[in-house]
Amino acid sequence: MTFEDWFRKDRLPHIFCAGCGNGTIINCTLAAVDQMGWKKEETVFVSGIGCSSRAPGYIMTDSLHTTHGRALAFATGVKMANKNLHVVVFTGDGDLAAIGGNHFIHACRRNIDLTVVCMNNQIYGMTGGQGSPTTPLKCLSTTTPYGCAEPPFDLCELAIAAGANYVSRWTSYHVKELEKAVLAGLQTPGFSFIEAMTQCPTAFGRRNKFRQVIDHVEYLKAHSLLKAKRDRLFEEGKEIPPDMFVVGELMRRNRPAMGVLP
Ligand SMILES: Cc1ncc(C[n+]2csc(CCOP(=O)(O)OP(=O)(O)O)c2C)c(N)n1
Ligand SMILES: [Mg+2]
Repeated sequence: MTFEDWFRKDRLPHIFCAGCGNGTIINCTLAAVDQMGWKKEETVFVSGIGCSSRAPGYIMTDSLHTTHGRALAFATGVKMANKNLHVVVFTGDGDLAAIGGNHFIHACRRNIDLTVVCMNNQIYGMTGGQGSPTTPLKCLSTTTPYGCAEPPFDLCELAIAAGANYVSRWTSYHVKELEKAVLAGLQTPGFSFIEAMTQCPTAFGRRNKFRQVIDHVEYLKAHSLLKAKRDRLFEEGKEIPPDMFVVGELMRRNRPAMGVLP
């Protein structure tokens, strides 16, 4: 089996806009899932609502496309009902951290054995570009027409503080690193959180001076600060530039987890 065998090709063409990064992230995730050697009938994909949450519809396994913000509640139910199932969650920044914020922190606290891939396009893509809890300061959206005045959440720091066993952040530029991070997440018992920063040309890019898709991907690359470099800056007592975000493996630990087979 190759990773392409996980796709439900009869669902094509997909709904994503030209230049959307979600397909890249689905590819990286399925490439990692394929390396686990799991059977399709033992693997379940769960999502909430949003463009990113359409992902399970293109995958050839049982899946749950649930209500907005509730992917982790449904995924928790699936895992607790049958610990033999491998449960992977696709979610968006709005789905996970706005309406689903409480489910997120408590799933991390319980450290339930799920792997969560968040496609963070820093906007509500599906509903036309409202600001989300990860919209950066000064960025334009339909609900922040003068520039976002609220500081964004750092989703990885939130997951670490709440108790997740595995946490990584990469971008749609870093495809090999992202695939490896998802694989490490799938291999780690307990709650694994992988944040994939990605471009949304339709709802974010065109409002925020990314005239070409590649401009946004280049931006993500240029503003990624490797964790090792962040640690060096920290040791030297230097500040991290405010427009940079840290990428790499940010947490791997072995807190007691729920939903792991004995
Ligand atoms: C209970 C409820 N509230 C609001 C909505 C409308 N809604 C649909 S998708 C969405 C935001 C999705 O944003 P995000 O999770 O970032 O996903 P993206 O589309 O950006 O991938 C909202 C508010 C809904 N479907 N259900
Ligand atoms: Mg979004």
